[in-house]
Amino acid sequence: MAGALFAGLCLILSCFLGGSLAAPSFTSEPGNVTAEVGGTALLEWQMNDDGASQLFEIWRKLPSAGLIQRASGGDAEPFAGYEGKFEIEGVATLKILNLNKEDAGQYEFQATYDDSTVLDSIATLIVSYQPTITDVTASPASNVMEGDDLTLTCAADGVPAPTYTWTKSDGSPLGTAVADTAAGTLTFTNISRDATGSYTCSADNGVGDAQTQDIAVAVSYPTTAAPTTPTPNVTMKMTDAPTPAPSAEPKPTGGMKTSGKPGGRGRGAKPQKGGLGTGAIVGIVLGLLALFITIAVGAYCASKRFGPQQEKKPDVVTFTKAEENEAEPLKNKDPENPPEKSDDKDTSIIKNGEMEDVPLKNAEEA
Ligand SMILES: *[C@@H]1O[C@H](CO)[C@@H](O)[C@H](O)[C@H]1NC(C)=O
Ligand SMILES: *[C@@H]1O[C@H](CO)[C@@H](O)[C@H](O)[C@H]1NC(C)=O
Ligand SMILES: CC(=O)N[C@H]1CO[C@H](CO)[C@@H](O)[C@@H]1O
Repeated sequence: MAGALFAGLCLILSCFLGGSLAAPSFTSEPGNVTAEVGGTALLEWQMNDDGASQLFEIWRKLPSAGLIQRASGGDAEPFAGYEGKFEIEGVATLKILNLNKEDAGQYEFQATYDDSTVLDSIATLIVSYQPTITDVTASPASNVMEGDDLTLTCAADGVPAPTYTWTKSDGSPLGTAVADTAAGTLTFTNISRDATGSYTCSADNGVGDAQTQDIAVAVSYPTTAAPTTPTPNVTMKMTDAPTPAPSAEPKPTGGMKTSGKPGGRGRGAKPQKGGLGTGAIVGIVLGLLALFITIAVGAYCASKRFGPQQEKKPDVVTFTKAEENEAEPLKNKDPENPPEKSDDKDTSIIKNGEMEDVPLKNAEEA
């Protein structure tokens, strides 16, 4: 019994001694801490002293700056210049006031015990802040030619890193443009003239409101030359189209003539001959016959009219003599004179002969 009790006491003592011999350790460390600009960050450490006594504690910002320190049993004392900026709360919580961007970084806490134990821990402070768009660029330029490639890039300063959203300012769709929300790019490949317009970049990281900025894109393209030149070729094709169909009907060919284009007429004539074959030939033949008859009659009449008239003055007498034999043809050719002549044939002719004979004689004498 006594041996057992002794053994038990030894076990309890050994356990107690063993526990006291175990070094102090952290029971909680801050790790990564995020706090917004202007706010307060709390880096909280918790330790199990295990019966050891703290001799000294110090908080630093890496790589080397001492911020605040505390001796055993004393108050925390900030280093020069850090009063009001750093405080110690609870067991070993570092309180950082009035955060700014430069406060972000790594913080080290170090505790030294009377048993020669040194606890050391590093935490990371992330200071978040609203994005600010720093640059919106177009590469190679904001004015490009249709068919070119174009990349818009939006850059913003913000923590955590913002995500980017591109939209067309007028709300119309982006088409085939590809956006990268992490890189902030909007890439156009083989850009079309429809891409002309204003584009809005929005940067958001969950801190404050999203920030936006616009950039204008202008896509140039060749003017009138390209669209006008194909037009005549298109119209020529349209005139060709009805050609096979209207082989039996002349009306379409008439319509094509109204187009007034030389090409249309030339091609319109071919189907006209084929379509009007019999009718046209008959018409042409009849027309030619009528023309020949007219020419023949005209030539015959002219030969009888102009022949005597050209020699009118000297042959007035002979003409009157011939008139008696061929009265009817003369009346047909000169419908005005014959009635008068018929009444005063002899007198008028004689007068004419006398009047003309006189000047002729005078002319001969002169
Ligand atoms: C802290 O953040 C870093 C990167 O920012 C990461 O690698 C690490 O795992 C984080 N630590 C903890 C404890 O979350
Ligand atoms: C570019 O786009 C036009 C019309 O938008 C298209 O006709 C052309 O084939 C495209 N070119 C390339 C190389 O994709
Ligand atoms: C712009 C174009 O293609 N024009 C063509 C129209 O057709 C003529 C003859 O078919 C061509 O010579 C032109 O080049």
